Amino acid sequence: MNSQILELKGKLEERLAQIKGADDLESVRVAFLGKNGEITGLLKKMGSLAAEERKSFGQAVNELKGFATQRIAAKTAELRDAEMRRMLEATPEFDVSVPAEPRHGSYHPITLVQRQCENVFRSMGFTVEDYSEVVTDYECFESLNIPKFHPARDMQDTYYLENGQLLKSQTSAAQNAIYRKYRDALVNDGKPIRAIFPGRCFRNESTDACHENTFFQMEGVMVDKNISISNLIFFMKTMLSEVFQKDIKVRLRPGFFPFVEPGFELDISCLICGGEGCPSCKHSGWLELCPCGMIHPNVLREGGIDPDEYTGFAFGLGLTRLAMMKYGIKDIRDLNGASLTDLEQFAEDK
Ligand code: FA5
Repeated sequence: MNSQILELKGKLEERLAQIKGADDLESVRVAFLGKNGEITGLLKKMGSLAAEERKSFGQAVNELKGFATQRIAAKTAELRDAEMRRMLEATPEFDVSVPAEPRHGSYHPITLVQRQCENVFRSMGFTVEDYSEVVTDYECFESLNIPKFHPARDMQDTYYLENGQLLKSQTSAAQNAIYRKYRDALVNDGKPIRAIFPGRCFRNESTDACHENTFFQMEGVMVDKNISISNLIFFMKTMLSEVFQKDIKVRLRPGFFPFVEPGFELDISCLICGGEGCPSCKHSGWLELCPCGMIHPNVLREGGIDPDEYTGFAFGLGLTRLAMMKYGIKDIRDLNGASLTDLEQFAEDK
């Protein structure tokens, strides 16, 4: 019996010495310790032995089993270390401090509210459009009834490229392209234009708890025959009640934007302070969220649409401020900060 055990020990060492990778090692483990392996086979034999032989044989086989388990574990560690060394040599920038378990990311709160808004508007027949962050002066201002040197430009100073293009200060910059894209379907097939276009905006301005120099807006337009302010108010109300899932206090007041007439400011009662006044709402109790209005005839005309036949509304929702209100984030700058601990809190709300 002892010779059989010694022979198996030798065989195991021989096999281990030839191992090249994890697959080889696994086949050695199966061959010796698996259900039908050699050591398991010896243990199964015990039943047929005489009682006086069984004890010493059992002890010897169990020692062999322990020895094999240990040798295989040592070989596993050896292979793992060799693999780690190989990776380190191949990629010197390999970061050994990264946790073995990958950390899954989460959706940013702005992405979450953007998707909620997109779903609401999609369900009402709107298309979701994508638009460039770098635009021309014509797209961002002139096509929107804001000629050069118009005082409305002062409100939206932005960042200019050397070639004269600029980082868009408002998602309204996509309006002209959207009208041109869909006007044939409107005029020839009677299909109303219904589109939203979320996007990042940039402004050269000082930051505070409710102002960032980089923030998101979501523009929406609808153009057809007989579109009126009632349609605009219906869509605004639907969007807000779907996103907040509760009644919120809203106020509509006159607002001036050269590309709408009449124009409105739509404010919501600050959900951080409950309307009492705090830094998040500039101590007014109200937050400017979604200016809107009826599209100015000059803007429709510039988009190739006859304003005597068609009317429409447009709105420019402040998505970043919406995320603040929805998730109770007091300072808008936290949304651009890279603190995963802060941002991950909203992960379950997909
Ligand atoms: C505009 O940008 C217009 N284009 C909106 C519009 C579209 C009016 C269509 C009429 C028709 P305003 O500058 O007010 O308007 O910005 C719109 C919203 O974007 C604000 O109500 C606010 O919610 C958000 N916003 C504006 N500036 C900032 C900023 N610096 N930081 C964070 N959010 C901002």
